[in-house]
Amino acid sequence: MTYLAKPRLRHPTLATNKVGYTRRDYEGKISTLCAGCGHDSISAAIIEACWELDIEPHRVAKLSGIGCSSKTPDYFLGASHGFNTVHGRMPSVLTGANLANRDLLYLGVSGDGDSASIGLGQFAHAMRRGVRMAYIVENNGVYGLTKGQFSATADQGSKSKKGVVNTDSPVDLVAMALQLGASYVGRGFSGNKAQLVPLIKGAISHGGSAFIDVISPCVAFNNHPGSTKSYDYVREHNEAVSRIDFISEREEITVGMAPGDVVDVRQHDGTLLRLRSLHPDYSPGDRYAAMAYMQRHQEMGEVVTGLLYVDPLATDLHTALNTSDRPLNALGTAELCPGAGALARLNASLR
Ligand SMILES: Cc1ncc(C[n+]2csc(CCOP(=O)(O)OP(=O)(O)O)c2C)c(N)n1
Ligand code: SF4
Ligand SMILES: [Mg+2]
Repeated sequence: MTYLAKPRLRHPTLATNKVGYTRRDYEGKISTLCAGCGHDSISAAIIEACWELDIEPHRVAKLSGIGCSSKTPDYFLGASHGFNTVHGRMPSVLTGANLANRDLLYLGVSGDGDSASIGLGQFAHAMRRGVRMAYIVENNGVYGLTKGQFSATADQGSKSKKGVVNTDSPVDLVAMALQLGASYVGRGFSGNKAQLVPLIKGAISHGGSAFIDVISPCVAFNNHPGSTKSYDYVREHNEAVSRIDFISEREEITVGMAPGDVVDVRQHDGTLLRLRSLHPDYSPGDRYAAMAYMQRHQEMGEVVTGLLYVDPLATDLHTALNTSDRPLNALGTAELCPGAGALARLNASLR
């Protein structure tokens, strides 16, 4: 098998962002996924979000597990740091990398099998510890790479391509993220880039653990009638709670909406999330109301999307551990090793 690098040729008039890069500078290798796979649309949304955020690619570390979804970091941000870990182990490897170098922006890309089955424990602990990262699950309800077995997010009663009915209750990663303490929680659909790009931009700019569940149809194994993760099903049952705009701190902020229609959420870094509420009873600042809202609408057969919860003042694991502002990987031996004297004193204090 050959893996194709994209030709570096580009049109001289391509637009550049504030750090001098074109969108092409955020691309990776040519995708080997099936044509029409939702995961490729998510890669395109990540490229767009990073370009619009003026992020220098070398400031990003992208980590993933195993699966078609976990292959995708090869198809975007080719000039960033990357680590394709073991199945379900992305969160712990990312936590270690984040602790060693807090200066990078961490992007965790995973699948529903990777995060809701084998990696469920890892997912849970990354969320509850507040590891600063944008955690994106590309959720197709199946193990795409291993040819379409139901994953733990497959809805009860949904059917496989061969007509087998799934009898198990689904794991809802959004509900879990909310319950576990994630401070930015959203759900998107790979077929709705206008909603997904600002959701990803908000997650990357967030100061704590940000989680986005993106429904991403698998055209090879889970895009038939009877599936609740198909393009048709999600388009017909999508219920957006809000329309989200992301306004970077450097841009002039203008407000031109009728009062009451807009919720502005300013994050730590000065960026602004502007939410146009489509449902007057929805408040993105109330974790428990978000959980109840989701549950209610799920029972009505709706797939609720948008920014579901955000704590704009969220802090992260480094704050909890009181680590040094300088990344640990930039400290020398003298700063990292307290020396034999300190060890002797510690031992003596325990006698
Ligand atoms: C320890 C281990 N167990 C099982 C597998 C086989 N395996 C590879 S990918 C995968 C599931 C991937 O599903 P998902 O994360 O939903 O990704 P998708 O392919 O659907 O995007 C499994 C079970 C593996 N690679 N390693
Ligand atoms: S098998 Fe499914 S998830 Fe994997 S590349 Fe094909 S469409 Fe995408
Ligand atoms: Mg999957």
